Amino acid sequence: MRRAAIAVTAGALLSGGLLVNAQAQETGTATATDSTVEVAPEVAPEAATLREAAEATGRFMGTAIADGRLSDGTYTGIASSEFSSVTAENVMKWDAIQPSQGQYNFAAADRLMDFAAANDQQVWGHTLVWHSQLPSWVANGGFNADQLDQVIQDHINNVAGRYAGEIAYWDVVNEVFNDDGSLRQSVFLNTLGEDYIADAFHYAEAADPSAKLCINDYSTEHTGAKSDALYQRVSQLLSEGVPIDCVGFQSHLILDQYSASDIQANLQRFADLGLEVVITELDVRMDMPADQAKLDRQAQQYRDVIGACVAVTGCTGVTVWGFGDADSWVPGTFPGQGAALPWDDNYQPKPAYTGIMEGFGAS
Ligand code: 9MR
Repeated sequence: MRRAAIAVTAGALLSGGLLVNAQAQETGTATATDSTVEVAPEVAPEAATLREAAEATGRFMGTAIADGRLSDGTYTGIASSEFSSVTAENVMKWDAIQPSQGQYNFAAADRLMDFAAANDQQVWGHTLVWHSQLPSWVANGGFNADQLDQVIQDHINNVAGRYAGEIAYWDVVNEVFNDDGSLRQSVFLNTLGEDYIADAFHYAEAADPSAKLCINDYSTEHTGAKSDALYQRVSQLLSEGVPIDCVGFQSHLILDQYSASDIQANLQRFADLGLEVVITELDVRMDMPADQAKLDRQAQQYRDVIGACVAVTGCTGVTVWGFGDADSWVPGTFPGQGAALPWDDNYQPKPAYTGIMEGFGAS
């Protein structure tokens, strides 16, 4: 990417740093004077794809992958060219990968690994310990603490161990908080107490020492009680020497309900702990039907949220939770809402696509 300093006539910048006229000229030697302002990082790189735009900022751009679409050429064409990171939307979850005790189904997860390798993409593993999509043999197995601890350790050993060295990040624990910041009741908390969180990180570290290990949750991207609880928990884990590398902020957002400055400040405080922060499941849902005005505001929201990540050095990437509206989880969970992703039902790019590009500072 071009990183030259540029001199620009004072007054030619919007507050967000965007150039609004063609006064800018490149120069390696510009200095600020009364009439010029030096804005070194604001040169918009030209990018043909989202992954190029992200890469120009040193970040990755990811998507969740729906296994059932991997035989669709339109889908795989976009997934391979536009994204540098892929997350298993469902196929690495406990119910998919170990549906009964000791029986592992790796076929779909292997498919994703192969897809990523063929397209020079990193893989984000999702997820090792989660109360949801948890098979009944775990949730209702009647295990005592020692037994359940062993069940978790076996699961992590077998899943993270199988892909050791090939997975960039693991969501080790997912959604362990309630919205008020208390720890969520689950078979894990109820049987093992809160130590199960730290233990899961230790087991993951042993199974795959090279993967970065993350805690992931929703409704934590803004400041608030849940984010505060996450911050305290992560601080405590770090002080105990737990091998945690990253915090995932899912960011399942609602149209018009966000504050980019608050998200940026929140990401920054976690980054200041020395952790990587990542937007892991971004989408922006709206009441249907969509219209041009809503799609334009959605584009702005994508742009602003990605801009918040780009403004934080420790924010190393953004993943959208699928890219085409046809595959989104939203309509099934929130009837009457949808259109949350940057491509439409027919895999045509929406204004949000340009919003993402602009969020990375690309033209
Ligand atoms: O997108 C996933 C959907 O296909 C599944 O049916 C659902 C089951 O809970 O999980 C969805 O993904 C979730 C992710 O794993 C964790 N964060 C929230 C996501 C949306 O529900």
